[in-house]
Amino acid sequence: MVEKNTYDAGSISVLEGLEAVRKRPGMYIGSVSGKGLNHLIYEIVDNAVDEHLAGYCDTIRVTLEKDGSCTVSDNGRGIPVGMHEKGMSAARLVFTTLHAGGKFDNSSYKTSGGLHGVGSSVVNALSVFMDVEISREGYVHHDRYERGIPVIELEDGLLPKLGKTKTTGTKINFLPDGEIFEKTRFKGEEVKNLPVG
Ligand code: 0RA
Repeated sequence: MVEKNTYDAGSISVLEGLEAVRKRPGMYIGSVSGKGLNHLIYEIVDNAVDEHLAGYCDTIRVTLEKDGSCTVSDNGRGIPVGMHEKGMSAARLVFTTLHAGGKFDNSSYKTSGGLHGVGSSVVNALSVFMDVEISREGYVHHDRYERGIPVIELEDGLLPKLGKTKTTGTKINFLPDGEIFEKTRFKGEEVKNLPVG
């Protein structure tokens, strides 16, 4: 079936993207030192900042959790959860599709000139887990990944709902992978001083 082939091709390219990032993390986040580790937070916050710059978000919170994970939440519109033309949740595509080649493989550092969510898939690939809650259209939508691979079953191609909400926003909780990074413990003082802009 055409649909089945299309789906298989998509699955393969997602896995190939994950493998590319995990094989050469430095190409995507600069290094696997403490600096690269901090860069994971930067990538996620950057997307929330884009949502702020677009005029839809006034609060971004970064929490270093006791289990070593980091949570970044914003009160923007929420990553779109509808059906993308590829027949899958748009949100899941954001977290599983590698956008562009890699920021650090070229001297011309590409700033996100449209689609935000760029970088989320890289952080996902380099995390033991990534848990995502998107509040939008009246519901909290949930997704979860382990080393970049989705572990939640879609419902008619869309993310399952955890419950109702009157708010909007995106919350991303991720744990950096000790198989990738030299050290995985975030330092509050460093995170507070992450470069912006
Ligand atoms: C594209 C479209 C829309 C929201 C976002 C991206 C978005 C991305 C991120 C990443 C972190 N927080 C975010 N918040 C929003 C919304 C399009 C619409 O509602 O019409």
